Amino acid sequence: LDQKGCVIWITGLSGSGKSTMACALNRILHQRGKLSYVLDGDNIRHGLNRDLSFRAEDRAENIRRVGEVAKLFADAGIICIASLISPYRRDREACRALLPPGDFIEVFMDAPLQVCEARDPKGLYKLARAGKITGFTGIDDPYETPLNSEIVLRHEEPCVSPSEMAEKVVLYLEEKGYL
Ligand code: GGZ
Repeated sequence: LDQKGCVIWITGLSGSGKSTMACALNRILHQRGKLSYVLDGDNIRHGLNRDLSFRAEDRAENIRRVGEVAKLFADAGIICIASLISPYRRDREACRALLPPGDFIEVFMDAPLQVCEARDPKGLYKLARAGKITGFTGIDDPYETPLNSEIVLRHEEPCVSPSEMAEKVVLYLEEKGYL
């Protein structure tokens, strides 16, 4: 395997486009014959992390476990794409610290709450506004904006497509010698 593993950690609000971008990136990497794998918060919470809630301590544990698993993938030479809200800076930094310098690449999906809430693909913001879900990130739970992300993908008008966003990540990986 002539491939160096790394972790691409995608953070952002619910509805910011993390999963869609992760999927687009994964597809591009596969087309190029690269080994990659997506760990998606929403999916992982149905299996490995089904015991965890959305309380701060449980979010921290969710992120810690995914960080450890992502590190194993990177050790195996796989490009691991982790897509989680990961709202707390210290939890993200703890994952970064698990990897050799450079191998943890943070991608911030920088879309305003207003845009994410308007998309509301699963109707969760609506439920959160109605008080039917409590502790929802961006509504009554914090999201700590990243300060030093390697890549910031800003929401723009007209919309940048998920695959165009993924191409920016691909360029970065090429520049840094991961591709
Ligand atoms: C945030 C929540 C919540 C609360 C359910 N807060 O957009 P989705 O629906 O499909 O993905 C979100 C997912 C977030 O899981 P993560 O593991 O990424 O979160 S964290 O990193 O903070 O641990 C959302 C849904 O779960 N969801 N309740 N209260 N998102």
